[in-house]
Formats: sequence, C-alpha cells, structure tokens
Amino acid sequence: MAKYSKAMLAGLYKTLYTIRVFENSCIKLYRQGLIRGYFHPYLGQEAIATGVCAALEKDDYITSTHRGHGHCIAWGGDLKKMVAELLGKETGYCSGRGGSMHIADITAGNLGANGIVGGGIPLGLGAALGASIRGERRVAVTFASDGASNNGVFAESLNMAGAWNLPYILVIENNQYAVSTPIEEVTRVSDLYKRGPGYGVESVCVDGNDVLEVYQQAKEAVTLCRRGKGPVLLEAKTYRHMGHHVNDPGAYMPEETLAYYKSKDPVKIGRKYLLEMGKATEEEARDIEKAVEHEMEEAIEFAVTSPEPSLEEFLKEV
Ligand SMILES: Cc1ncc(C[n+]2csc(CCOP(=O)(O)OP(=O)(O)O)c2C)c(N)n1
Ligand SMILES: [Mg+2]
Repeated sequence: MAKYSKAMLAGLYKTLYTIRVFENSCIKLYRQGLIRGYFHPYLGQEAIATGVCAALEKDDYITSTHRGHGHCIAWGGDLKKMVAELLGKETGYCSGRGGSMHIADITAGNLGANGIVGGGIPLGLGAALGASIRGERRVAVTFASDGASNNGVFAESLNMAGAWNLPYILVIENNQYAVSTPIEEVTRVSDLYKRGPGYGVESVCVDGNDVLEVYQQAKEAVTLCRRGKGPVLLEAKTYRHMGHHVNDPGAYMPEETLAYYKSKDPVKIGRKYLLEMGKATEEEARDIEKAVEHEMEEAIEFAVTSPEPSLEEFLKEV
C-alpha cells in the first residue's frame, strides 16, 4: 500500500469519527423527539464517503441518497446547518424545509440528498455531461446503494456515461439490503461491479470498510475521468450497523454477519491506520475525537436554540 502522511491519515480519521458521532448524536436527538419523521443512519458505511470525497477536489460534484449525512459531512458540510436542517429550523441548509433526505448545498457542488431511490444517478450524470460540454476538468460522483442498482435509471445512465466518455463515477455502496430485502434475492449477479463491463465501463470492487482502499481506488477513478477515460463504476462492499432507518430493529440481519462487519468497523480501521501507519499517539487520536465531540455539541446547541420557520413564511421555498 502507498505511503500516507500523518496529516492525511488524521484528516481521514477526523471525517470517519465525525460521521460516527453525528449519526449517534442524531439518534439520541430523535429519541428525545427533537427530530421528527425518521432518518437513515450511515453507521457502518463511513469509509466510503470519507475515502471517495478525499479523492475529489472542491469544484467537483457529488449527488447523494436518502442515507446522505455521511456524504455531506465528508464533502465538508457544516454540522450546525445539518443538525438545524434535521430539527426543521430556519438556520438549516434548506431553511428546515427539507430535512434529512433533502440536504443540498448546490453552490458548493453538493447536488443533494435524495428521497427517490436512484434519483441521484441521472443528476450526477447530468453534472458530468455539463462539465464535459463546458470542457471543464470536473468530475461528478453519485453515491447509490444496491437497491438503486436495480432501478432502470442505473442501466440507462451507465450506458449513456459510457457512450459519451463522461467524467462520471457511480459509487455503489453495496450494504447488501434494500430495506429488508437481501441483494441476492433480487438479482442473479450480486457482485454489482460486474455489470459495468457490459457497458464497456471500467469497473472495480473495493472493501468499503477500509478507508485507504476506498481512497486509492477512488483516486484512480478520478484520474481516469480527468483524462477523458471515464466513466467508472466503483462497488464498495459494506454492511449497515443497524436496520434500514432509525426505527428499524433490523431483526432480519443475521447476528453473525453483523458481528463480522462490526469486527471490521471502518472507524476503528481508520484509527488503526492513524496510530500504526501515521505513528500518531493515543493522545493525538483522543485530541481529534475530543475536538469532534466538541464541534458536535456546538452544532446541537446552535440547532436547538435556532428559530423555527415563522408561520407567515412557512410555505416559502416549498
Ligand atoms: C423510487 C423509489 N422506490 C422506493 C422507495 C422506497 N425506499 C426507500 S429506501 C429504499 C431501499 C433502498 O435500498 P438501497 O438503494 O440499497 O439503499 P440503502 O437503504 O441500502 O442505503 C426503498 C425501496 C423510494 N424511496 N424510491
Ligand atoms: Mg442497500
């Protein structure tokens, strides 16, 4: 494996840990009744957003999913605006009108989370097409999961991206379930990267729990796209650490499989890389964790004390 600087490993670990703390904190806020509806935690998938976004540059694009908090954080999202959005506050990313599944920051290139499964795929494709027509060196990345891969738009978009050599990376986070439906029950070929060659598209499969493996492959995919050799289909194998959403006990997830994936916890793997490869001390790792926990506390304080949308303006932007 390539060598990574201590600063790089510390940055990756900070992102991994931030996503973990954000999701666990939001589950608490949900249980306190402060977040209404429900949301889909990214717990267990942290290394994918972290590794892929670290391979991108600021003027690239991402499109996300209904399980989108991790993508937004890894893209550099503001925790205060995120928590405020989840709490339906005026200070949120979308003035509290969107909530968990509609966080977007268009000017920053985050083209948004999406409540429509597969909905981010044609948006990412369109962003890549725009970049290609304008002759820019930007790359567009879509995050989607296994369920989305059986939506027709997956096939159409991959084909079109291939035909037009677009700078497009379709990341399939194969967490092996669409709600409670295991991927092997709904397709004969559950190694989803194997679909890419049928469209002449460069395809690769990575261990989605290993942030450096994800980063390395994402970096190669980005390089190909910038050289006009895109698109790339990148499948990252992973597993949720809990049910489909915050209220799903996930009773259909076999205990031994869950235990196996928890033993390959992406946040712990990132910490190990920082200590062993980055030669950071235990104290330095704790300092990162404390800073993240502090930032999260501030974000919660900001969101809780932020105003609700006023009755007069309630329908603004809706
Ligand atoms: C087009 C569409 N069909 C169905 C749904 C209902 N739905 C919400 S999440 C989900 C499962 C999605 O599975 P997957 O794409 O694997 O994403 P994951 O939940 O694993 O992140 C479904 C069917 C939806 N939101 N949109
Ligand atoms: Mg899935």
